[in-house]
Amino acid sequence: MRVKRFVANTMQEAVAQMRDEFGQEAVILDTRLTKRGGFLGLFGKKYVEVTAALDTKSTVEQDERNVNPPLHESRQKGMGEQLLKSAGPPPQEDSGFEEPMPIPVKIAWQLYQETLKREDSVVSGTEPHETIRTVPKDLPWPPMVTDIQRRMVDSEVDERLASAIVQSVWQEVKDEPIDSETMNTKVKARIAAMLRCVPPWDFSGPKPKVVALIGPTGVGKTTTLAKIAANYSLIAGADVALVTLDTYRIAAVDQLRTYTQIIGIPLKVAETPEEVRSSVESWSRKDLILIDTAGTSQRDTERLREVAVALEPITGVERHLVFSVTTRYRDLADIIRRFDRIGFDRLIATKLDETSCHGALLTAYALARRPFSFLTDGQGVPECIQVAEAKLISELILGDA
Ligand SMILES: Nc1nc2c(ncn2[C@@H]2O[C@H](COP(=O)(O)OP(=O)(O)OP(=O)(O)O)[C@@H](O)[C@H]2O)c(=O)[nH]1
Ligand SMILES: [Mg+2]
Repeated sequence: MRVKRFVANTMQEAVAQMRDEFGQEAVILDTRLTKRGGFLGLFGKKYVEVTAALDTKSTVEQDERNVNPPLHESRQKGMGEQLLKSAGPPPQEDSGFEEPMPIPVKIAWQLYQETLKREDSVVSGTEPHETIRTVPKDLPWPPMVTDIQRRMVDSEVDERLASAIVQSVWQEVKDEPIDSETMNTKVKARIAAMLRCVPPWDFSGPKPKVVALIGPTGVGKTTTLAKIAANYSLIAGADVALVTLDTYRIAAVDQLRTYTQIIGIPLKVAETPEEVRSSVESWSRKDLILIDTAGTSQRDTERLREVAVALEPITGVERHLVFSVTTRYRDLADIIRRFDRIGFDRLIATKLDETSCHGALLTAYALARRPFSFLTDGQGVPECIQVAEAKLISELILGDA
């Protein structure tokens, strides 16, 4: 492994230097804006430092390794690699979406739905389930099954969901001798089969792809937007532009301006819905237009409405709801219910590094029934992000037996 720091005036120059020296296999480990000269950090000249690594081992060997590395490991591989892979034969957006749901997965969902029936469910009902035969609830479970269920609940999976999942698996295996490790593996596989994640955008469809990040205050929308912009622009080579609707705080615009300057992409600040629309229209040849929105408390109906009104006229905008994986169940349910009024198409989970309990990923999916696009696990731009993968999520929730 060779590691080297590349210093330049802009991020693009630093990445170009890195590509010249390390080639396409290089992986960005860290990026930072530094000042040199000046006084106590003031008046110095700004530089961009990119620390990159080149694995001198064969990449084939790497690909044959575990296909499901922990998030921090896959982060080191870099989302850029995932994006570049996706730039090959176009992966079908939403591929697998229309595939019929396997019966065991249907059973798990149905068991969960049944337990929710008596309550005021937030499930949007976008995916009606046909009725299928399930099993009675009072199955005698051995302690190892209870143990797996308890670990899921400890990891913040909604208790009813955890119970439905282990029940659907136990129904299949109860007549065979089974050890706890195999049971754990099967439950993980069931979780992965229940979740949906979309592959990265490939821009083979109509241009531009327009994506807005919405969500509560402080969850990491702007940082995530910068990570996405940097990965797509600098690593995948897409033509990216940014619009921000967050004009409530001067600092918010400054934050985004700094990122766009470093990345070297245009930014428009839209004060009105009309300005958002005209900005998007003026960039008809871009691959990707990313829209940042003001953090909106799910309780602030007026702000939610403003975001909805601003996005409404933009044809085909894909709305990604950003939430922190540290959110408690009740708040998560409230967030999903209220943002559902604006409408959203994808989920982005942030701050995976701030907890070891990742069950909120599964709970959020169960409440929203919209696929994940990205996961983030740190403050570093652009490296602390990765394309969401169902297997990785199930691994984060249930790990090893
Ligand atoms: N630990 C951790 N911190 C993160 C992550 N993503 C963002 N943050 C931090 O969370 C804080 C808020 O991030 P922002 O991107 O400003 O959040 P926002 O949703 O745009 O906030 P508002 O626009 O005020 O609603 C910053 O300190 C980020 O560095 C993450 O994945 N992990
Ligand atoms: Mg923000």
